[in-house]
Amino acid sequence: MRISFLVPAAPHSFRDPHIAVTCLATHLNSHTHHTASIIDYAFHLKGWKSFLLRKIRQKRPEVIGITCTSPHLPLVISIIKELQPLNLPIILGGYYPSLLPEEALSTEGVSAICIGDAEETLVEYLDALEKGSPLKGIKGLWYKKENLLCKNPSRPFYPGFESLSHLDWSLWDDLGTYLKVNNSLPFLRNRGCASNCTFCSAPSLRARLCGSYVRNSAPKDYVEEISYQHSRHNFRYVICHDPNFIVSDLWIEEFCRLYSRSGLSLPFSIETRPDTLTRKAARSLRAAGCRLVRLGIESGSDHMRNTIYQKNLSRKQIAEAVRLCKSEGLSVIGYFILGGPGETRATMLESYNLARELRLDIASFATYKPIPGTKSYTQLLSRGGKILEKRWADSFNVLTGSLVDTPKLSAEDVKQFQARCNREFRLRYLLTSLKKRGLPFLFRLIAYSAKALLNGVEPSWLPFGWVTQLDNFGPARACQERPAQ
Ligand code: B12
Repeated sequence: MRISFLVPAAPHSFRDPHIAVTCLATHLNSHTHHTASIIDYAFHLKGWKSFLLRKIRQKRPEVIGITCTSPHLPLVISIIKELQPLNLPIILGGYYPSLLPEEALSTEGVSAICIGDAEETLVEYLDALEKGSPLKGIKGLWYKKENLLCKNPSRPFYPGFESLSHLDWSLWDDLGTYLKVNNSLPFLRNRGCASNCTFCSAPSLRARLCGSYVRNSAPKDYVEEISYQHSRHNFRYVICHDPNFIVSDLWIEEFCRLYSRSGLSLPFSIETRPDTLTRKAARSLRAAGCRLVRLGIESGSDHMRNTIYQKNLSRKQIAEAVRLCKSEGLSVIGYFILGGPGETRATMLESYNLARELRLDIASFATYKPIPGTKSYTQLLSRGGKILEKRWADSFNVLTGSLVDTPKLSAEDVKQFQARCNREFRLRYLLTSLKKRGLPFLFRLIAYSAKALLNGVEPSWLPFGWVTQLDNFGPARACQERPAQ
């Protein structure tokens, strides 16, 4: 069977080729007789409907697969509407159908949904469609039959990392544009998360399915994947998107040793919980070429961070992680959430003050998104929070602003506070970078902005891109500073 994966795209959002659908399409193409393609209109937002139909005529899929997070649902519904006349089976996958399967499958035009990992489920689904055999019994798949919702048993998390092939990024027709704008490719080889943060869907998914949710790849496979991709695609830095890159000190030591030995001279950035960062890890990371560590701090208020968001992280641990990064020469982005259940002006100020005290290279303030199926969604409603439906319908856009009125703060209050914080910290970042790195930084800033604008990125997205996607954390220097082997 021929399947095309569609990736919803929005104007004020990330332009990053999607890891999960690339995993699935690569898996189908390399391990089965089915053929998979990817259709993405991120750089064709104007006239996306006709672009989509043109691509579908070109790729001639017999099945359509759409990846869907909760904020993307309205966008996905509008895509499905465009596809209706084609009368193709449509399967949804990703966190939204995995956590709200009844609602997802009831969506008009959706034929089936996949709950959890799809590597095995999709193969069995396509096999069955091809043979015309019943879908009953395919674990992880729910489907519609004469408008009835049919529910198969769940499938455990996919354990088979060893069988994962090198991702085939060439499936992205616009890969060249992504590489030109971002200068990087995204990587993720460690799946799942063991934390219980109430604003995130990961704990709910972990509770819903059996098997081991946290699955780490061997450092050797991770480094091999980066080397392989680098030998094919000319990118300048590596973004590791694993929710907790620091698996353990031992894992990091091995990864860094192999990364250095591989001859890769690419700077990379990672994301991790502050309490996983030790001096040893920070030192190895820096020596291997890591330039930037992204830390989820969430709030300066202990009450918000630990009682509401259940981050289980003290102020001391945060300060220590930032201090370690700085002393080892790693830049730090700290992520904060504003406007969650129970937030007040005083707790927002605590976040702002903490960001200043820590002297983060970048402090990035997001507004709280009430994702159905998470614990904080229930917390919010039980504390008198009100979701503004109109704004929620547009919340796939990162820049949408706040979506929730709480008894102590209106969505507008939170939005204004966020805007002030982001303005201040981005300006500070631009000025400091300019001071530290001088003209080369200015040239990179101008080049990044020009490339982004020429390729249809919205001007209002640029400041977000400057702090998340601009290659500003010490390009090839990693190579020169590498310790002798
Ligand atoms: C890395 C990441 C990102 C990266 C993505 C990088 C990239 N290029 O792909 C960045 C930072 C860009 C990002 C952005 C966003 N993210 Co994010 N992200 C994650 C994270 C940490 C890992 C996701 C991942 O890639 N895992 C590895 C892949 C292989 O696994 P997977 O995603 O589970 O995919 C499997 C199944 O879901 C399924 N599947 C997935 N798609 C499809 C499609 C079909 C057709 C089928 C059949 C199956 C299927 O099969 C896959 C393979 O087994 C998760 C949290 C977590 N701990 O998992 C959040 C998470 C997925 N993100 C989330 C959100 C909300 C977003 C944003 C909407 C935020 C925003 N407002 O902009 C954007 C949307 C971007 C987009 N286009 O989807 C939420 C989704 C919650 C929900 N219930 O919907 C999560 C769960 C975090 C959270 N807060 O709860 N994200």
